[in-house]
Amino acid sequence: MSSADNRRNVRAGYRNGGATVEGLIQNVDFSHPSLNDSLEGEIQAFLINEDQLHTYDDLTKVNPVTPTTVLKCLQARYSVKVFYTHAGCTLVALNPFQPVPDLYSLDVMKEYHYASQPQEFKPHIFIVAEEAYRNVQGQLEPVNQSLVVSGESGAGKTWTSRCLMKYYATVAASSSVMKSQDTVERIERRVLDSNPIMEAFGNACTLRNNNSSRFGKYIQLQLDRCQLLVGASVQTYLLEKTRVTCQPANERNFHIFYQMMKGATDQQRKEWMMSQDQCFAWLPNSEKTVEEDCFDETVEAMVHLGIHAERQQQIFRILAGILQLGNVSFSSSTDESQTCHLSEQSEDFLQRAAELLCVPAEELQTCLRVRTLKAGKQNVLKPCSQAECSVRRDCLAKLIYAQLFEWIVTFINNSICADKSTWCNFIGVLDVYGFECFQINNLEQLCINYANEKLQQHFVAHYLRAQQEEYVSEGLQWSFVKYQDNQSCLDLIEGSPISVFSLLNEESRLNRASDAKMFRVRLEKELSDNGNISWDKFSKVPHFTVAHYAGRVNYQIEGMVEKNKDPVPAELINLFEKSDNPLLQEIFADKKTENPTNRGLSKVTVVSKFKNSLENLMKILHTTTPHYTRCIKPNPDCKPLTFKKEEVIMQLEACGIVETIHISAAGFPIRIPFQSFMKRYGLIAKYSKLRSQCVDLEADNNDALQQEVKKLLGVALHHLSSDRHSSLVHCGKTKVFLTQAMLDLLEDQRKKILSRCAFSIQCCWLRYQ
Ligand code: AD9
Ligand code: MG
Repeated sequence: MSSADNRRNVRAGYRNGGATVEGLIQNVDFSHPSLNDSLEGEIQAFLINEDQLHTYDDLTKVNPVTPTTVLKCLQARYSVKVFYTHAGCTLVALNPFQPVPDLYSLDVMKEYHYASQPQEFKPHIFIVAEEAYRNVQGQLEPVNQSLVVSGESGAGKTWTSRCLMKYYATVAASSSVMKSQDTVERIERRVLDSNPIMEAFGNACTLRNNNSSRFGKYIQLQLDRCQLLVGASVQTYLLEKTRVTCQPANERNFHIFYQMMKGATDQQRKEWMMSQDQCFAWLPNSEKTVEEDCFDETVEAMVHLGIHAERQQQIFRILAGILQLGNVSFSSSTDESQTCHLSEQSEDFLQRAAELLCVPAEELQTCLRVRTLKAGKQNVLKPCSQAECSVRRDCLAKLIYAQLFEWIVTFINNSICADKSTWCNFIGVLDVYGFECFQINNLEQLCINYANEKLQQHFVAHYLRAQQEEYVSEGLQWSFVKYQDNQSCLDLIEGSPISVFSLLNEESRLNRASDAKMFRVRLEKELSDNGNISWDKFSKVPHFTVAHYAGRVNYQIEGMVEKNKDPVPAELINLFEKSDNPLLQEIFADKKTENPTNRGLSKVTVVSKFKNSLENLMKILHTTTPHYTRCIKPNPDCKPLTFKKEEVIMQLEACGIVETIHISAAGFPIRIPFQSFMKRYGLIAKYSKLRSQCVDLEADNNDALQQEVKKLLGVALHHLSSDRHSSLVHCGKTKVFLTQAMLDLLEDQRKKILSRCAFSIQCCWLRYQ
């Protein structure tokens, strides 16, 4: 027998009979010289059996649970193309970066949907989907469900959300839908069609993801009494509207612009004044082809949702107008008046922009170049500088785009939302931007990371609650748990009376000239006691650093107050509400109601609006049963089947998986059903000197098992000759709850016994040679 065979047999002994000495020694040649060296190693290796790592469906079963073992397990699974793994109450989804059609086929959906115990199947997003679907009915009363999908950019959140929606559009549709793959229709079809439209207008190609969502969304799938999908509603969060006018290097604008450029017919090109060879300043990297540049699909989805041809025309003319506006530039005048003019060729672009946006060209030009100030009852006209003109142009484009996006979301909601009387429960799918930490971070990242802090807090609270409930149901006496929550960081960002947000809002309202400087001074003065914020006083670029649960992020102060004010010149609103484009009229009338002061400064700042919408979201989440899916991007280059350890571990830390493990470690992370416990550790009593306490390994009912487990624990603790260890273990009603320390101690005892047995067997064997 080779030493490899022999080792394999030892391992097989563990696996097959596993817990008993008999199982261990089955087929093992104890005389083999390799054994004495290897046995020790093999026993250790049982805890992290590298060969078997890919078989662990749940990361909490990996022993010991450490970032390294969790990482090894995920890597082993990824290498054999297993992309889903449970992590306790969370599902970890590794992005394959290549199509895996067999994994999501109609047949697979059916398998999970019709299974009596889907959780016994291989981990899959459909388990989460199905569990939520079954939970909706609830045992006592129906409970709404939320599927929270998180992860960094490109990790697969939107993909997963689409997959979930497809699942419900299939299993919760009328029975005919289950019969054939392409008959997802009516409301199910419309709900699915909302995706390509929202992605066309809200997604863009970035360095991290060719189809990066530049907004957050929570979609509620509405179910009737029979659990059929009867409608849906979408709530969106913080569209990154700055992208319309300013695209980071090597990134692109929103897909819809490129879709128009590539997909328009000759006739449409003429109507939208965009010739094939036209260059637009706001459309960089047009040559890059991404899968999402699919104009026909967007238009088809618009048709299905009821956006009629005339409306579509209005939408596309507005978008074409924005592009023309982007080519308008200004030059300073050399005379004393300091006014600035349109630069060469810009006359044409402005003319076209005005025509497409259906406003008089001269008025548009005046609005961009001249500010109207109120001095008492008089209006005073003040020419803008070159920089101010550009800011006003950008402001207009961003405003139009953001309002248009909002209009589209409202339209989608009107088209897919069911009448309240027809639905009674919902399953919500949350796809929000993951934690962001770039070279330069500003207000957008602060809001995004704040949202992630909120979700992390919800996750920790929920996870601990779930754990607590299990302890209670198992009858455990426990005083638990001191865990590191992120409340102090949230207090820093949003707390009252003084926080980053409150100071930012105050500065925005005061509207002082040197607001960035004042904001910095006040942050330092008023928040210096808070341990979550710090400054590098010697840095040339004013910034502050926040210690988030997922890492430290430097936020640039310059521009933050202005972004928070998000000012909209009143002249522009007045001009566009008179536009001959009925859609522009509509969306600007809405803006006017939102901004009745007519001073161009909205009372609602960006952070207060975002905080409110997030608080509403949290309220909804708190009333639902949440299910967490953590998407992981296995490599930064979006390469198929490539697993980079450093990338993954950073994400595990950032999305709180490691944190979750730490939280479990504070309690009793290891729960072993009585039977398995007896199987593995029964030998401690069997081979103990305390024969009188020898346990009955064959006990067959739960009460008897519980008694035997208690006896066994008594023996084990006696061996440790210490009562202090009793706090490391609890005997529940069906399981034994252990800390990692206790597990190590039990393993140690077991190992000693096994070594003794091995030695005795070896002696016997030698004697009989
Ligand atoms: V962002 O924060 O919006 O920038 P997401 O949403 O996390 O990001 P997305 O879902 O867009 O990432 O996934 C990125 C790409 O990964 C997709 O376009 C797919 O090409 C690829 N992907 C993600 N999940 C899967 C999958 N389960 N199977 C195959 C996948 N490909
Ligand atoms: Mg996305």
